[in-house]
Amino acid sequence: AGTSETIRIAAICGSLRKASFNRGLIRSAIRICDESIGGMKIDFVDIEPLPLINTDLEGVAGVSFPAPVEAFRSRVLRADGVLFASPEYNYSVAAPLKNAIDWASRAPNAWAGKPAAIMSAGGGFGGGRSQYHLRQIGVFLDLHFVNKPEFFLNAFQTPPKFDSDSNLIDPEAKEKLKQLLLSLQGFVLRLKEA
Ligand code: FMN
Repeated sequence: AGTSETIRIAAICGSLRKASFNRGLIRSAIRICDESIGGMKIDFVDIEPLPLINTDLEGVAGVSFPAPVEAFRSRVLRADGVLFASPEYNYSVAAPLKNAIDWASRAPNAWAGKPAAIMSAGGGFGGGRSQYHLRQIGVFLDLHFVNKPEFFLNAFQTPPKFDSDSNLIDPEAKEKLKQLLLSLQGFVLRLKEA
């Protein structure tokens, strides 16, 4: 009885580099979720294998996709919600993330109706400008973003927010991240009830 089913969240990182701070945010989110939030599991979904968007790679009727695209789309479809972690590139959404979003938007749009949360680590504004572009993209895709708390983190501060392995070490940021995850969990549950 009740809400016994575990919510599954697909975590997507817009940065492909090994030492990515945004990837570090996802590792931290997974740990926080496992250690101090019940009923929710975060799965990292790698977008690195995706080819650049090119509709010539689609099947004749536009219903089949290259294998890595098919795999990515089905992981998005299966997820109860999405957690985006992405740097800002030139004031906007990082190209690898936009590429992944575009692939999964091809009909049938895998993002439709999904609750989602955004976090970002970057320069002075912590990637904030890219978050508003991502929210705008989500309008057309019918993604439903949680509004608060907003999570932007300047990754280049002293004392450092990340250790030398790009793991988040700042207690205040970890607490904020936990609040974001709780907000996403609450939103997913509310949408499920509706
Ligand atoms: N940081 C910003 O805050 N705003 C930007 O507009 C911005 N543009 C960038 C453009 C490019 C092409 C690259 C490679 C980096 C840019 N940066 C910008 C710096 C990134 O925020 C920084 O490299 C960050 O560490 C990337 O995230 P990651 O550690 O997850 O890879």
